[in-house]
Amino acid sequence: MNKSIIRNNLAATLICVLALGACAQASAGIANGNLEGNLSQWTTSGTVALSNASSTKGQNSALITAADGGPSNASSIASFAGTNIASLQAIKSGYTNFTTGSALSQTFTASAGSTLSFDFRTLTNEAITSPWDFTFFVLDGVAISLGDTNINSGFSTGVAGFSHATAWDTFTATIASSGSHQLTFGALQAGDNGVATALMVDNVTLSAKVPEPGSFALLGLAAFGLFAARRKTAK
Ligand SMILES: [Ca+2]
Repeated sequence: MNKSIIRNNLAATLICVLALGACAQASAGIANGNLEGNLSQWTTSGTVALSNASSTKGQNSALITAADGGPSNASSIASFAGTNIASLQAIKSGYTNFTTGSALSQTFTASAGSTLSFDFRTLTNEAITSPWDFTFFVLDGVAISLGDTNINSGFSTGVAGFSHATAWDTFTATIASSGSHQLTFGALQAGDNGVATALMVDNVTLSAKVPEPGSFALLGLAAFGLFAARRKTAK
């Protein structure tokens, strides 16, 4: 677990204390968001497995690999994720000829204002700073890049059979509308169809909306008023 995740947890705990029990609770919206035991709660395309090489919650994480001669073609991955190649192309300027990859997906129910978060890192055997492979996620058809082999910083010593890996990072998004939502994580080969790149994911959580800051202030005023009233009585 990296420092930013610890800080986020501390902040969440503080908010819970301030709200006196009305804190955000992880709901059952995401099934097996901890990626432990097996992937039966998720659907997969291509090469997706549990890894015990690195995790931020429990013993396992999901490892989504776009490998040599990758198993699923890029168009089917895009379709599986509820989007299309053009949308993926739009988030990866300078990348061409998407070939194959893998993806992990789950459809879940959430109410508007809920917070979705997950931990992720990108792993690769490619030469860094070349526009080869990339990792991404898609939420309700909107694709967002998570990492690629074209960045010139962030990679350090590898893990799980990959020569380079980024540190764990956390992505947080607010769910805009109540209802059913599709979340997909993926890794794609581009330019060629060889030398593996993967996305590692763990700790996918959905938290209910936290009360507005205004209600904290009212709660604080109420507590202060109670305190003042007690002082007065004691005199
Ligand atoms: Ca885990």
